[in-house]
Amino acid sequence: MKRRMFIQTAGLLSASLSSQSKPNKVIEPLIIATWKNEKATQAGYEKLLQTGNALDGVEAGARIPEADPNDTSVGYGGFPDRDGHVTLDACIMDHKGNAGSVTFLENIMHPISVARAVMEKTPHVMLSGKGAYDFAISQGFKPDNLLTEKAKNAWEEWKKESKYEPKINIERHDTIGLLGLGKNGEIAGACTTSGLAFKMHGRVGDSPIIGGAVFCDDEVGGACATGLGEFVMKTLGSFLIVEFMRQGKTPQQACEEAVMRIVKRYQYKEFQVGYLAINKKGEYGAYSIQKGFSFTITQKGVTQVIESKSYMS
Ligand code: SD4
Repeated sequence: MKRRMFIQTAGLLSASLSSQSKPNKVIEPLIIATWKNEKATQAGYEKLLQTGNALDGVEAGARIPEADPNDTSVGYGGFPDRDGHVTLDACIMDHKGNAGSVTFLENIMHPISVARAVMEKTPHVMLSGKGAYDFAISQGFKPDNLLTEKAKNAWEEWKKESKYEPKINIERHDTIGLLGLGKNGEIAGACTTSGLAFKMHGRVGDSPIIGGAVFCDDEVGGACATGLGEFVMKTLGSFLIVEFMRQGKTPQQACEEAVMRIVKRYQYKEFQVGYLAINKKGEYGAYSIQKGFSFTITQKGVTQVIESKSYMS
């Protein structure tokens, strides 16, 4: 056998041996989400079991807070920007590396489903503002007024001082990022938000940014983010976490390293960022800058809310 041919054959052999030697462990499907979001992870988990599709699971989970008028950071009931507009950002990514997102979308209750439609029905990844709205209407989404009385009153109150502080009140934000693991080990992710309360009109955060708030790579795992999006964007947090896992770090180590990227460079005491990650084995990890970040996991029909570790104690 010629030398080159031998090298190729040996390469193929070792590739097939390594795929055979993968542990034959049964994967337990799961849905995991940022913050205390039991209804979302349960709904997502049920959907995942029903269709066998992690993407369906994360979308179904994201739709729960989107429709909840009492959730003031997501969808219907979200706090408006400083001009009184509720503007929504969302993104979704499947296990094949397909992605869709919407930014600065108004009057549509389920931006996550519009993001999915962008992914599945257009040649693009991201649609924004009026273009995203027109696309949603063309796909049969119905317009809604998303500004609730509660959110309007909070905005009226805020206007008395109009103190623009692009900081997250770490007590009151619950943008939802979700990751789903299907029984064949496929990983999908989603994120949906109304962004920072009383943000500048036109401001878009990390939540619709693929690699920022969500990233999945089926060879490795997935990650999602919450918190002050400007810093997630500046460090491309979710992509970074997946790359750390590719280098061999556990989900926990990868989330910690990504938080350290922020801590080393920025005035981290002023704001919160929280990360969540899973790998192909179903191991998960979470880490945040400030104390107080939590996440919710549903697996084997059991739902738990878990306090994340944090850099600041
Ligand atoms: C943003 N990351 O728009 C979002 C806000 C957030 O919990 O996560 N709030 O920057």
